[in-house]
Amino acid sequence: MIDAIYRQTNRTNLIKSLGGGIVVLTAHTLMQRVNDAVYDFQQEANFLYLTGIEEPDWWLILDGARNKSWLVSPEIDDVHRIFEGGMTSAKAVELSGVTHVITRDEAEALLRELAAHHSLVYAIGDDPYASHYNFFQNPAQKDMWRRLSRTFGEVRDCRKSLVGLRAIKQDWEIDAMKRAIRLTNDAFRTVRQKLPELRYEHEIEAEFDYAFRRAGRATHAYDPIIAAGLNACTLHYTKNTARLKKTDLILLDVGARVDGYAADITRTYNLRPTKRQQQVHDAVVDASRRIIALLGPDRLVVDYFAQVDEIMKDALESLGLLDDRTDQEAYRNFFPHSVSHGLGIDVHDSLGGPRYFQPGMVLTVEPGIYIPEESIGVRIEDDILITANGYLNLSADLSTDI
Ligand SMILES: [Mn+2]
Repeated sequence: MIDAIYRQTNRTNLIKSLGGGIVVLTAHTLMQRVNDAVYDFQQEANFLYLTGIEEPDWWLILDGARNKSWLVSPEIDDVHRIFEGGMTSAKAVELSGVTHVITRDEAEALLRELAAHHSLVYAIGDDPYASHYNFFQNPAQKDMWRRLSRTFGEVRDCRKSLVGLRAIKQDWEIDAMKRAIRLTNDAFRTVRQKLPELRYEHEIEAEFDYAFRRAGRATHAYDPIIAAGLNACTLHYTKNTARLKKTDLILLDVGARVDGYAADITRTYNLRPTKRQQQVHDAVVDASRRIIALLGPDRLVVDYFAQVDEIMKDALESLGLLDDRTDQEAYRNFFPHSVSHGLGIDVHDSLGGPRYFQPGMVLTVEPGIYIPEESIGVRIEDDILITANGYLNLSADLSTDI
C-alpha cells in the first residue's frame, strides 16, 4: 500500500510545475468487452499517480490558487453497485489524501464557480500513443475535455508536466518497482528450475500467472512473451502456445505489476544450447553489460544511443553477421527495436525526451539479436535506475545465464 502523503506531494508538484491554476482530471471509464462483460480495468496512469484510486469514473479537481482539492464520486446505479461494487468515499479519501468528496452535481456547480474566476483549466489531452498506433482511446479524457471546454474559456493539456514529474522516480516509487522486480525475478528462477518438465510455451506462462496471482496484489504489467525458437523473432509474439523443442532457445519477456508499478525483464534460456546458440547468447549478454555501463547522470541521451549502435555492431561482427558497419539496413535486420524505454506506472513510461539522463530515471536496457534463418532470437533485458553517481541495475540478481 502506498501512502496518501505521496499522492499529496504529486498533486503539489503538479500545481507548482504549472505555476498554479485549475486542474481537472478523470479516471478511465469501463470498456465493453461483449454484451454485459467489461475489459479488465486499468487506471489512467496520471490519475493513478495523483490519487492512488484504481476505480473507474472518479474525477479530481485541483484549485492551485486556493490550494484546495476535491474528489468527485461517480454516479453508480444500484445494478452496478450490486454486481461490481464500487469504492466508498472513505476508501477514496484514505488512498488519495483528498479530504473533500463531492457528487457529480456538486462538481458541475463547482466547475461553473471556478470558471467564473479562471478562464484557463488544465486537463489531459489526447494520448499520442493512441493516434500513433491507431488505437481506440478510452473515451473518458476526451469527454472531460469537451465538458470543460463548454465551461472554461481555454482547456490546456498538462500531460507534459505530468510526464516530466513521472520521469523522475521518488524513493517510494523505486521501492514499488523493486517489489515488482523481485516478484518477477523469483518467478523467472522457478521457471528455469522447472524448465526440464515444461512442454509448452503456455505452461511457462502459467508458472508466471501462478506466481503473480499467488502474490495477491500482482498482475502482469503487459502480455507476457514466451517465445521458443523462431517465435522469438516475432517481437511481440504473445500467442504462447507452441510446443517446446529441446533444441529451441526460449525467450521470456515478462513483468509483474505491483502497487501500480511495472517490471519488464527478459531472459533467454536453453538447458543444452548448441555452440552457436551459446555464442549468440554470450554476445548479447556481453553487449548488455557494456551498454549498462554507459549509463549515468548527465550523459547525453543521443551519445548513449550512438554508442549502443557501435556495441551492437561489434556483437554482430563477432558473430559473422555484419560485414559492413555502415550497412544500416543489415544492422537493423538483426536488431530491429529500441534498446531502452522508460519504465514506471506504464511499462513504456515516457522519459519526456530528455537531452541528458538524470538521477531518478528508470529505463530498460534490452539488446537483442534475431536470426530467423537460424531460428535464433536472444534478448536480455534489465531495469536500470540512474543514480547520483552512476546507475543501479534493479534486476541484477537474476542470472543472465542461458
Ligand atoms: Mn521492454
